[in-house]
Amino acid sequence: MSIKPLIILPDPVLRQVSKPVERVDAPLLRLVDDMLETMYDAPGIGLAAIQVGEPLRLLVVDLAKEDEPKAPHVFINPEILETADARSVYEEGCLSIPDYYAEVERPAAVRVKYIDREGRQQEIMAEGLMATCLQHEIDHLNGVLFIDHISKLKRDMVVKKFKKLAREKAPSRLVG
Ligand code: GNR
Ligand code: NI
Repeated sequence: MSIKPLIILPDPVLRQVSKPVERVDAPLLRLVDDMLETMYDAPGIGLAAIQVGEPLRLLVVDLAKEDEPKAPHVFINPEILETADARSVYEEGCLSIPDYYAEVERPAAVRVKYIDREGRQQEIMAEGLMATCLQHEIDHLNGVLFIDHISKLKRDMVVKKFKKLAREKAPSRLVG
């Protein structure tokens, strides 16, 4: 297993639309293990494959607290089948936008179908933090970030800050 480098805003890779996983085979399961290790190391409660540069419709989630046993969940080709009318607000963060947090309003519950790591079709009715996290991760598969759900003024400020940070770290010919 290995920890993979995270793709950080404003890298355009984060805006790619990821492709469906074609088969659940050994190389895919290796990527899943690397994503889990990368998420635990960060630490984060979720990670989409595109955040480690793999444009595949694959994400991992673990909502267990630090003092609880690990509870890794793997979602392959997830699809939202239904969303509740009720809304809930969580303060969200993203491993691709380090140290920035903002409140986001989303459907309070979602029904999601997906393929598990054994290659079996599954369905889950999620609410609370799991509902928010799944929507945040499925957004990543479509090139959408949580800052797309906040005001344009706040989003522009965050993007500007991360563009400046990227400029300071890399030669200008490599950064837009
Ligand atoms: O670690 C994470 N925490 C988090 C908190 C509230 C809502 C969503 C998340 S997901 C985030 C990890 C991440 O960037 N996943 O894409
Ligand atoms: Ni994220």
